[in-house]
Amino acid sequence: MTKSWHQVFKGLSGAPPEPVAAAETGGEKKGGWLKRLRKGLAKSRQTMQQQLSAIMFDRLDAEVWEQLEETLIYADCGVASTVHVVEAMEQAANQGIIRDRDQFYTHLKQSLVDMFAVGDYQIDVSHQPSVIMVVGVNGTGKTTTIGKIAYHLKREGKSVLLAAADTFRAAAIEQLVEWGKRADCPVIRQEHGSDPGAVVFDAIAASRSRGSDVIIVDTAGRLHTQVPLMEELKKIRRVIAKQIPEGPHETLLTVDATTGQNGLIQARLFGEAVAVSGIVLTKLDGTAKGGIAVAISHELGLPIKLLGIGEQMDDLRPFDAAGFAEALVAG
Ligand SMILES: Nc1nc2c(ncn2[C@@H]2O[C@H](COP(=O)(O)OP(=O)(O)O)[C@@H](O)[C@H]2O)c(=O)[nH]1
Ligand SMILES: [Mg+2]
Repeated sequence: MTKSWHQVFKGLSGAPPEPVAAAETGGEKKGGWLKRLRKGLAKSRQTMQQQLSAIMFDRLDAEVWEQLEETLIYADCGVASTVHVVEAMEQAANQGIIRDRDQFYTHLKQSLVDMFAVGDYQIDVSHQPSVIMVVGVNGTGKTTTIGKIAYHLKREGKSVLLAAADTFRAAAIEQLVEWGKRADCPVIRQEHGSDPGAVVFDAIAASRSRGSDVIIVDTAGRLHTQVPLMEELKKIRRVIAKQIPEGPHETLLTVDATTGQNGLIQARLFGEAVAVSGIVLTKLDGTAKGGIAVAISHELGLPIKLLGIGEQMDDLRPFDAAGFAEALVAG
């Protein structure tokens, strides 16, 4: 069983919506989403299987653990996470829990699932209004993700308002307006170059007069190494907190899975500047090295809440640790 959107959003009152016809979203035409996730991770999985195929499962010795270590590092799991998984596997082997190939793979998947058990996977929309801020480097999928989340929130009966606080690029505002049309929700915007804090201020005022349930704030993402961006994000947070004391209730960081360890570095920088509550890992439909999900979750202690597997409305899915481990490792 994979998680549904209804389970992911915290604070819904109504019943789950009827399933959408595939034609409406364009998302299901290429097969079920798990199938597409498996397809996106095919390269990672095949490489992993190839590297592990040399293992003699009847002789689980130091060589085996070295091979597993190399395989996980190559899959982008990161050093710290890899060490953790290998140690867990070795321990299980010493206790006689792993004795053959099947047990090896079952345990490897379980060890990966354990690595994902950090924080709360839900997205909190229980406040009135709830504020979700979306941050991340340009091109990682912030605006696209916002459109998709808005669409799903609306299906769950929430009224949504979008704030175009990426004022740095004119095209970014237009793109959000476009997604607003698709998801059928208002977009609060100002001129290109205007103060993002002022846009957010306006958006909160507009949400009050309209009685919106959720405000989703799009932000700029020019090079993370430039201090002004982080200052800008902090300022947006302050503007929100001044109006809505507990806000923002969620700060989601988009990470492009195809950028590998670089994505981890970015995530760390954003995490230091603003209190990130969860990760949206995008572009897993590409030739991603899926192990990056393990590294981000474990090394940053941040839950992965959503996965992006394409550009269509329905190409964003609640993260499911078991399904992900299965798609990454198979066995
Ligand atoms: N293949 C694929 N493309 C994506 C995904 N998410 C976003 N994109 C594309 O990546 C590009 C950048 O996305 P955008 O939302 O503009 O990123 P932003 O700069 O962070 O707002 C766009 O062309 C999106 O259509 C995904 O999960 N898979
Ligand atoms: Mg954008």
